Parts: sequence; structure tokens; C-alpha cells
Amino acid sequence: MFKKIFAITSILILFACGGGSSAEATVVNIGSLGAEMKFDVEEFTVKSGSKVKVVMKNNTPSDFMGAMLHNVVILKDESAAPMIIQLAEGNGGEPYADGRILAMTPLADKQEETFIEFTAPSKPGRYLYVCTYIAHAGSMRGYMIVE
Ligand SMILES: [Cu+2]
Repeated sequence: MFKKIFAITSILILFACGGGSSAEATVVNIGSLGAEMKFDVEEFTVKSGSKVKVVMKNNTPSDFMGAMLHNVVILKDESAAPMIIQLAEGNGGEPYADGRILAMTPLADKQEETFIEFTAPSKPGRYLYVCTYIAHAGSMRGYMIVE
């Protein structure tokens, strides 16, 4: 009896430890294309249900004149984009909490780096991401592909 329980426990431990790599997030680095209102990564692919860490670096030179903040806002539903962007632009570029936002990084100023960790959707598909800082979403966008 004891032996049997021990064997079962060992298997459980194996599963728990063997899956160590799956607990680690896939790191995706996204930067602004220098001082432009563009992302340097406009498409990336992750596995459905996997852990993802998006690191966003604002590559605008610190001596750049004028405001240039960026974030990465990944949407569950692309059709919600116009409304979410419009509301954010009326809020200094910061999106309001919205159930249709999958994940978002805080706004980063020049040379700042921010990140967000989240679980990729279980549903495969293309998920739009945009920067919601004022007037950026038109050119600053890309797709997270979930396979
Ligand atoms: Cu931006």
C-alpha cells in the first residue's frame, strides 16, 4: 500500500517539476521604432493559453522635443478598438478599464521600459495591439497571433 502511494506521489512531483519550462513566460520585446510613432515589432506569435511577457521599450531619444509616450494595449476584440482608443485619447492616452482589453502596459516615457505578463487566449486568432497615446493608434499597431 505504502509503495503504491509513493509511486503515485512521485509521478505527481515529476509532472509538477517537469513542466517547469511551461510556467516560464514567453518574452516578447516590442520597442518604438526610434522616435517614430511605430512599433519595431508588428507581429508576433504565441501559443494559446501560454504565459506571455510583453516588454515595451520607448526608444525615443531623451532629447527629443515634445511628448512621446507609448504603451501596448492588446485587445480581445478588434471591433472594440475605435471606442477604446477614442476614450483613451480623451484621458491623456491612458485607456479606461475595459473587459475587452486583454492586457496593456503602462505608458512609458522616452527611454523607459515597461512590461505586462498575461495568459494568451485559449482561442487561436489574430489579436490587435495598439498604442493608445494621443494620435498614435493609426500607425502604431500590430497583431499578436495565437496558435
Ligand atoms: Cu505611441
